[in-house]
Order: sequence, then structure tokens, then C-alpha cells
Amino acid sequence: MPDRPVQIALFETTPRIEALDAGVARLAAFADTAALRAFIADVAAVAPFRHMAVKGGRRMAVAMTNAGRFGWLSDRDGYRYSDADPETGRPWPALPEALLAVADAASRAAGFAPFAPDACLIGRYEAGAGLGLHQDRDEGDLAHPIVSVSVGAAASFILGGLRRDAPTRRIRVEDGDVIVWGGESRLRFHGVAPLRPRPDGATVRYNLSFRRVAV
Ligand code: MD3
Ligand code: FE
Repeated sequence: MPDRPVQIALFETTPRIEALDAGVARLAAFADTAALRAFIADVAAVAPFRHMAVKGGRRMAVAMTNAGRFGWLSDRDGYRYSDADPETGRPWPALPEALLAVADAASRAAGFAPFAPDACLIGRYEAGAGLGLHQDRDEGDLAHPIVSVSVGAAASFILGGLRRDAPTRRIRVEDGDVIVWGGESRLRFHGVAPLRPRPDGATVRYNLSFRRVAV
């Protein structure tokens, strides 16, 4: 990865915090998305975005890559975290201190414990791409929240309950929004509605989700 240390804080120090649900907080316009875009480009130069396969053999609509010690993978065998990119055999690009600080500051601002993520899954959503309802439960210690950062086009996040058939609500997420998901919402089903094409054609959204995988 290019050596481009970022010294400035990448987050708002006096965030607007909104409680959206039990254990779910939104920090509106919390993250500096220009710096995040540079980070995403650096990661993708080493670990390119790819449409991973799922169990039935179909490919996901969202293109993904990872940074940090562990990266999330899906293939015909299922989901798992791995310390190497199967496309290259190389470790995933490192998570810079400035980004670790964003995730930690968001966790604390939302009322959770200090947070030291060791994985960052980056998703790229183009027009029409969405993410079906699922749970994130492969991380070692589910007491840690997940911190997600939205970059680019707005999207509707779908938040369900602890059972797949529970009612869902939609949460609009915009460029720079950080959402912290933890506590009793950590295992809720969730997804992303297919991105509506924007009239200017510039329909792309990135999502970075910071996770703690190792216990
Ligand atoms: C909500 N990504 O990659 S952020 C994912 O916007 C994923 O790209 C979404 O769901 C996106 O797995 C959402 C992350 C997230 C993670 C765990 C959650 C949201 C969550 C657990 C409970 C509720
Ligand atoms: Fe998820």
C-alpha cells in the first residue's frame, strides 16, 4: 500500500448523536469521506474489489474487499474470516491509525467500550446492488459493536429483528454517516435495499464496517 500517513483526525469531535434503536446510534456526518476515499483506493490497488460467490454458486451484487489483520470471505463453502486474500495469497492491507481512531471514537461516542477493530470489510454498491437480510455472527466476541461508515451515494439500510421473519425498518444512510451497532442489536438481521440509480449516473456507495474478529 502506498505510504501516505494521515495525520489529521478523520472524524468530527463533537458529533451529533442520534439513538435509532436499542444499541444503534447514528453519528451524522462524522467521518471525513475524502480521506476515506483515498484509503479505499489504496486498499483496492492491493486487494481489488471482487464479487464473492455464495453457497449456491451465485455471485454477490456488492463487490467487496478488506483491510486489517482479518478479512471477511464468502465462497461456495460458506463465510469465514481469513488473514490472507485468496486472490493473491497476500495479507490484507493494514488499517491506518487514523481509521482505528475513527472506529474507536465512534464506539465511545455511542456509549460502547473502547474498540480496537482487527477487520474492515469494504463494500462497493453500484446502481441496483443491494445486500440481502443476514446476521453478522462470525466475529469472536459479540460484545464488541460493529462500526459502519457510509461513503458516497445515500442508501436505505434495512434493520430487522433477531428472527429473520421479524418486522423491518428502514434507516437512510448518507455520505459520512457512521452507525454503531451493538448491544442487543448486534445480532439483528439487516441488509441494504438495492441502490436506486441517480439521475447524474454517479451511483456508487462504499461502506466500511469495522469489526473485532479475534477475542
Ligand atoms: C446492523 N453491510 O457488510 S453496515 C455487511 O451498509 C453489512 O454495507 C451493510 O451488513 C452496509 O455485513 C451494513 C454493517 C452492519 C454490521 C452488523 C450489524 C450492520 C449491522 C449487526 C446488526 C445490525
Ligand atoms: Fe452485515
